[in-house]
Amino acid sequence: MKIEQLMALYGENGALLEELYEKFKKDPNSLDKEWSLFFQEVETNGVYSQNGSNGNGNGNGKSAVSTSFTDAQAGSIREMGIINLLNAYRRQGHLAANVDPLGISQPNRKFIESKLGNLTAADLDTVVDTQNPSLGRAKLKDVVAWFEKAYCSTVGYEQYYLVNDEEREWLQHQIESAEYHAPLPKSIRLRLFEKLFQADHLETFLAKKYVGKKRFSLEGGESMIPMLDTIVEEAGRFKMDGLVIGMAHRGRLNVLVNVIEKPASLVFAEFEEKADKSAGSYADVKYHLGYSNSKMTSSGKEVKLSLAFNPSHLEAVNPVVTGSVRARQEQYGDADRSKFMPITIHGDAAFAGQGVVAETINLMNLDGYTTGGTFHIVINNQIGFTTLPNESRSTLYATDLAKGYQIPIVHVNGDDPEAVYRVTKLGMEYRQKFKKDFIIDLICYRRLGHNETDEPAFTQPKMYSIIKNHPPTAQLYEKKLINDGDITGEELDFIKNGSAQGLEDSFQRAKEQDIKMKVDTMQGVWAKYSKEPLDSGTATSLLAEQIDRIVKAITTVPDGFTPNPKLVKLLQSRKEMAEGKASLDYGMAEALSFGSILENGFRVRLSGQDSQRGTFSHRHAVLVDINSGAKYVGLNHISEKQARAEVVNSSLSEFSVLGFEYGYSLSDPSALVLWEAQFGDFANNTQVIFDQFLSSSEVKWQRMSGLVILLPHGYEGQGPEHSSGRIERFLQLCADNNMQVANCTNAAQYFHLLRRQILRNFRKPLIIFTPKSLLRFPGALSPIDDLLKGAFREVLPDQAEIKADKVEKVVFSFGKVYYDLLKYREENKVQSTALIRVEQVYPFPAKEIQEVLKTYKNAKTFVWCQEEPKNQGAWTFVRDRFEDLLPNGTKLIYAGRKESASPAAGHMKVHTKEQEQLVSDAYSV
Ligand SMILES: Cc1ncc(C[n+]2csc(CCOP(=O)(O)OP(=O)(O)O)c2C)c(N)n1
Ligand SMILES: [Mg+2]
Repeated sequence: MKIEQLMALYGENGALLEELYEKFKKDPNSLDKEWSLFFQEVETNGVYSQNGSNGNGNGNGKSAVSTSFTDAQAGSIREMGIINLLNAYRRQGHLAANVDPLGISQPNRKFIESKLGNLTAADLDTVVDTQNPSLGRAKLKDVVAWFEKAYCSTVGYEQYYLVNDEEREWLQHQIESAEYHAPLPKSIRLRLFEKLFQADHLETFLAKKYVGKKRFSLEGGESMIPMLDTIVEEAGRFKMDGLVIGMAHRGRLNVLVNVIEKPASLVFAEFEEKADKSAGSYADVKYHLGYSNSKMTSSGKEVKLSLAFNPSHLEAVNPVVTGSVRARQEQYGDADRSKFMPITIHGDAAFAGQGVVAETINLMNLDGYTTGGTFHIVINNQIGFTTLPNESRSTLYATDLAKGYQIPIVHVNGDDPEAVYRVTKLGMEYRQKFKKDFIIDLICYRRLGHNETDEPAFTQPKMYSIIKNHPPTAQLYEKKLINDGDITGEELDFIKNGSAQGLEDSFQRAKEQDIKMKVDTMQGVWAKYSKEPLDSGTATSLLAEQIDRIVKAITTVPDGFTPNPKLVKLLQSRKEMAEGKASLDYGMAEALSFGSILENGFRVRLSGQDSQRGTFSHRHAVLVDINSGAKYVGLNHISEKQARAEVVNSSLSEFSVLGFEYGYSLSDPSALVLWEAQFGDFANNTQVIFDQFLSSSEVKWQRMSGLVILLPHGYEGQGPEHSSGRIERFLQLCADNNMQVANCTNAAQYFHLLRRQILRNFRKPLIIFTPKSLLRFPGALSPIDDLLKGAFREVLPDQAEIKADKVEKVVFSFGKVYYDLLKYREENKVQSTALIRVEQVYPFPAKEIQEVLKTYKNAKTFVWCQEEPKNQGAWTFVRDRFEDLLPNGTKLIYAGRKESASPAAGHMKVHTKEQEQLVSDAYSV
């Protein structure tokens, strides 16, 4: 008999069975063969009748169709019924759990009750073998009671959808075990109380001392503090080295003081805005600032805790934190990823609403991005600003999207700190054992408005009338501890007084000692880098023997490895480039640059869509064996002492991947970290990372990044998309020497620019508008000699043999249009025009341009020629800067496309006509 058939005999499926039986009676052929046989068997053998139960039935006394079975059948039916019931607890128990401290969403017991309703008193007294070591052989009613406690008390567990049996069964085993539910030792309970009290007290203290000041109170969700404290303690027990936390505004000050142990006096200084002028300052609000500290855990292991700086943009910090952990794991050789772990803390509304949540979770099992599991906490206060869950998500739980990623989720009632403790320990064990993400959905409430000046009763009057009368978690727990009997009021008062006094003392100290805001920067791995200045003249050339070693590694494959025949040719042609028989293209220049950087001991990490091969099939950093599909990275076979290269094909995401690489670059300044967009256009999918992090993190948070962004750009008739990387947008973000923006018109320039980026003693993001057609364009190739000498030149002088004093016009350009200008000049034998390539437009190379202007003393006309429409490209940015440099009375003249709402024309013919026009304009204006 099939299991489904047996299970169908149980519970609400009895009605279905009845229906099927009716059908069978009318026409046996109308049913599936299995069912037809089943009813035939029942009718023929007389074990299925409509004449009432024989007392050994399945307990479904309500069904109009009753059953009578042989003893063996009845036994297995009952067994299946029990399994079905227990599985119902495992599957749907969470719906019946009491997880909402406010009682607004009531436990839904419908499903469980429908199963329980089928049990007779006799069934409940039956002794069953539970296969559970904690229960052994027990009466069914005791088993049910145990499962009620395990699955339907103050925690709702969602693990049933895990397809990996080992994981699911391990979780169920834990949840159903007696040890898991054993009473907690007194020391733990006191610690939970202490952390709860501190969480509560900090908020009320700040409310009193800084009336009306925004702090995004944690009140209502105080249990997060004992939860994080437990994570830190568990990290110590697991001998972990570091935890990196990403979180938004809610409860951030509380986490800083009560978990990371940032001195409260520093937070008070921030409230009072007491700056120490000599030490510089952060230029951001206090509830966005990060902090790092080492904390000794009770197991004797010190754990480094870091809270990442983050902008207001909710959830954007998630990939940054995961990337930063990945970098630490690589740096410190944490091969099994058990030493460093990201913790991301989310709001309920943001978790459900922000796409970057899914984009980041999607990285979790990818070789190039995994961190061995993120610990997620959702501060589920059942509201987002003024918006209720039914207005802000289409799912039952805020966390539902994570189910598709096979992440276990527990929903825990924030008013039960002991349950919080248990699920947190469970999560840490799971993460360390299975190296996967885990989510705790902390169901709580928000005692105040969105911020401290907000009136929540305007929009949620009912909810807030409940909250008004709802005691804080610390008070509820205090009562429980005293009722339980082994903890006295005096013991709790001791904790309370000690914590309160500690805070008061810090407050007084901050006042008396005039403690000022503190800026920590350039510490640890950053200590050897300088903040300023933008030094020039970094030597980036190579020695011939260095090149030989690299060339050998990147142009040969191991015995038995068979690349595609076309790639064998490519490797051969790269060898010839190195031997001086041909000029180098960008792909080879990049490979040599990476190889030399690795040899210098710096890691190289490049990620982006299809980056291993390269969108334009120009890179082939990772070769694939045509027979086995095995991959080979020649860059990792240069020498024994070299650093490792990691060239990764990314998921089809920009936001999370760029965020990840930015985070990586923050934690490992000694790695050349690059992100490549498939086409420059797609960079706008990750605008937040450019605006809120890359361009502004130095000024806001004193956090540097040497990340390189490769944005394929160039007008080649491919239409509105795939033409522009939006130069203008990046230039608009440029100020205070925050970034570098470049476009290399030959392979050697690209080689030197990449090397300059890593060899400098400071780190600034570098945006490179990279070529498409120029990748193999003969004019843009470079002889190998150009790698053995020279350096990146921010401005390239005219290389033609023209007489400087005959030059009447100077045309400046940025990028590949130079080659169109050059072609025109040659074809039209123009003698009086010099063509100057600006290769780095920010920081603006004013000095170098002045030198050029000095060379062409007789020039009277100065032109900026660009491919991009007038409202785009570098035009408006350079126009103002040239004004200060050009001779009095002269202005920079524009030659380029007219203004346009779209970046490029849709048709090749239009493109070509426009391109010809703008080039001839450069000569005729
Ligand atoms: C991307 C983004 N959109 C909008 C906002 C404005 N905003 C700040 S907090 C908030 C509500 C957040 O709700 P939730 O995620 O539940 O966190 P809570 O404040 O309830 O802890 C909104 C909409 C923002 N900070 N970031
Ligand atoms: Mg919320």
